[in-house]
Amino acid sequence: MSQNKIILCGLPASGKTTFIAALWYILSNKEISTTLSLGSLPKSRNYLNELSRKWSRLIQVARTPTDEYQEISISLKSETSTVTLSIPDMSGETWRSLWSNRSCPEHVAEWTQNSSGILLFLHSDKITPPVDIVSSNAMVRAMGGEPEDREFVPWSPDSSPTQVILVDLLQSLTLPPLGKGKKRLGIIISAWDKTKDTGSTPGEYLRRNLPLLHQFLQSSDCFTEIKIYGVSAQGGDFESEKELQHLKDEDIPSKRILVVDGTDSNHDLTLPIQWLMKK
Ligand SMILES: Nc1nc2c(ncn2[C@@H]2O[C@H](COP(=O)(O)OP(=O)(O)O)[C@@H](O)[C@H]2O)c(=O)[nH]1
Ligand SMILES: [Mg+2]
Repeated sequence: MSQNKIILCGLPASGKTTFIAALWYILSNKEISTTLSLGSLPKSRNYLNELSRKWSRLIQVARTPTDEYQEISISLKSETSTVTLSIPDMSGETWRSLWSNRSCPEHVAEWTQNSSGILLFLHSDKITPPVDIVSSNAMVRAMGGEPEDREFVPWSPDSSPTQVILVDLLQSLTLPPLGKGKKRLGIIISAWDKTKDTGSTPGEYLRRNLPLLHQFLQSSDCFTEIKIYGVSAQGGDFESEKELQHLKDEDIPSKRILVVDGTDSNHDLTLPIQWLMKK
């Protein structure tokens, strides 16, 4: 049986914990058929069980503390191969710090080098857009000020546009010393339910909202294959009474999940992982 390792990464609040909560729920409850099933069980499952319990009860999964649950590894299997989904940092601080400090812990470097595929998360509704000088001037004037009198805020890495950080992160993960050979890249646009008014496919959404990242993916030649998925792991917005009621009315919790690939949709969260396992 062939063995694969896939690394899951993304900035803080990009939907990683919710994805893992929903994934663990569908794998352990088997309410729907999935392409991949659970392989050998991780030694410690308390954290995963607690996450999926909260997920099933529509309780928002807590913000992952930076000093706990740093490493999670889930084993999945198809008929012919197994895959280890490795999440070296659930909080996402490591990935942000790779951009802002250009360093990462030793174990993250090891996991990255040994991975055969990357699953990158970004939240559809938490994209910091770039602001050009013309728009910035217009905003100042709209507030009754003059662009010349504006106070300049010193640049900080954390306030950079999301697409700039993600392009740099992907370059770090694919070029030496962290990168080793070309691999597949799956992009998960999380909270996909928030984009339904746009009528876009995940690829179109990325092209419109993150054009620099889109161009990088088109031209960089860093990956063997790239696929963009829209994923609603929570199923809807818990802050909207209407959406929450709609989710409560669903008698099979696994059916809240939506995985969108082009114009196709499914409830099977293991599909992006299965695609990443292909050679
Ligand atoms: N509407 C909606 N919100 C989501 C979904 N998945 C995650 N979120 C929200 O996005 C935020 C960040 O998610 P989380 O999983 O904690 O991100 P992490 O920091 O990358 O682990 C939380 O407020 C979640 O409730 C989804 O499918 N739909
Ligand atoms: Mg988290």
